[in-house]
Amino acid sequence: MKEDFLKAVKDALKMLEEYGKKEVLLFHHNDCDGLTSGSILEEAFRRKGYSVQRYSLEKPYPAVLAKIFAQSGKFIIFADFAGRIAPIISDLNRGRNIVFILDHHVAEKSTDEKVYNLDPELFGLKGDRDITASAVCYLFAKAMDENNRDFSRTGALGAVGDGFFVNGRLVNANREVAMEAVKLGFLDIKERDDGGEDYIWKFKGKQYKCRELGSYLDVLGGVGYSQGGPDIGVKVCLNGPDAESDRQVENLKVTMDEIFTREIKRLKNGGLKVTGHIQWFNLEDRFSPMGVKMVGVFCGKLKNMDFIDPEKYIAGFQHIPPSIPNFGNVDIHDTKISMRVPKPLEKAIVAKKALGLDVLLPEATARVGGFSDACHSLTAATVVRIGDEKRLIDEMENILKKNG
Ligand SMILES: [Mn+2]
Repeated sequence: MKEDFLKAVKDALKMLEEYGKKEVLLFHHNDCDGLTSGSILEEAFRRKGYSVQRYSLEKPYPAVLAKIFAQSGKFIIFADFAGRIAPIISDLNRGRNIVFILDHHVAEKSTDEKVYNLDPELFGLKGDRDITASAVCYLFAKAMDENNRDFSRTGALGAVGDGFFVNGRLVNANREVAMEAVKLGFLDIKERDDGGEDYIWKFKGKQYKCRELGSYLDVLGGVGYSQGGPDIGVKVCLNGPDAESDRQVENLKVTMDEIFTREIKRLKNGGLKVTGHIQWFNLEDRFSPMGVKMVGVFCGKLKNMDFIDPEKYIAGFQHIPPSIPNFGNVDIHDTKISMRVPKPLEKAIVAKKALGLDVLLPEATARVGGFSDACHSLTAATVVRIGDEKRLIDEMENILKKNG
């Protein structure tokens, strides 16, 4: 349990001390949990005298990993992703770099002794209940140095941002981080009438609801992904919002609304393709410079609109940009597909009368040689090559027809 996880962290840190070189390449996710994780690690290593190169990734795509692991003799950290692909990372690394994985998603064991998978899922904790990546990074930073307890403020923010509550409350390791922040005067917890809790972040005499600040960070990291949003987000995690970050968030929201409105008009004017069971569209790069998370957000918005067929699955494609902010070009020629379902179809899926996206999409994706990641029954996303969009839709129709 948590003790075994902390022991693994201590062992990894001991090895790092012996390694001696004070440079780290830090890769972290671009949502609230990922930004808080990245900010904690960047600052914790700075305090130890490390030079830190930090990069925000939407996903550790194979082409990105190939570029990272073309290097040797580095110390590399992945935060809020990569727990499940520790075996792939091990094969790429082959003992050449030291790698720490600080994630909380479903995990697989590393097969390279230089790859330290410190994902608490491997130690009996549940990442979708007990502990977020920000809480993992907080515990990691505190194991580096007791003086890093002040990161509990940022750790608690990430825990609320990822939205894993039991009856509206943080539990287990997430709760412990929040209680530490309360003790240090960084956080207030307020009881709500429904039995849940509100978490109030306190900064320089101001108060912010953590849930709202979480969305604020998601806008910076997701909408503003290619426009320096993650860097501003990381600053907000450590120093609080300011007039400049407020202005950026407002601008990004305006950009997002404009792009969404334009695309809805296009879909209404014949841009939406309809097959037997699916209504779909291909954005190509019309959502640029927003991150590829936005096609999923957009599908979620479409769900209840009146021009959408309530009985059909919704699918949208968005090209993955072949360039990572600050990291440079990568060999990517892929598109992301995001899927959602309108309410009536959702009911049918829950009642097992229709096929869930967690079966439909990964199976079709495998048939066209694509790459599946997190697929749930009502929301799912995978990656296929640009040009395979129509084939993927056809394969889904084949599966649905066979399924009756
Ligand atoms: Mn997370």
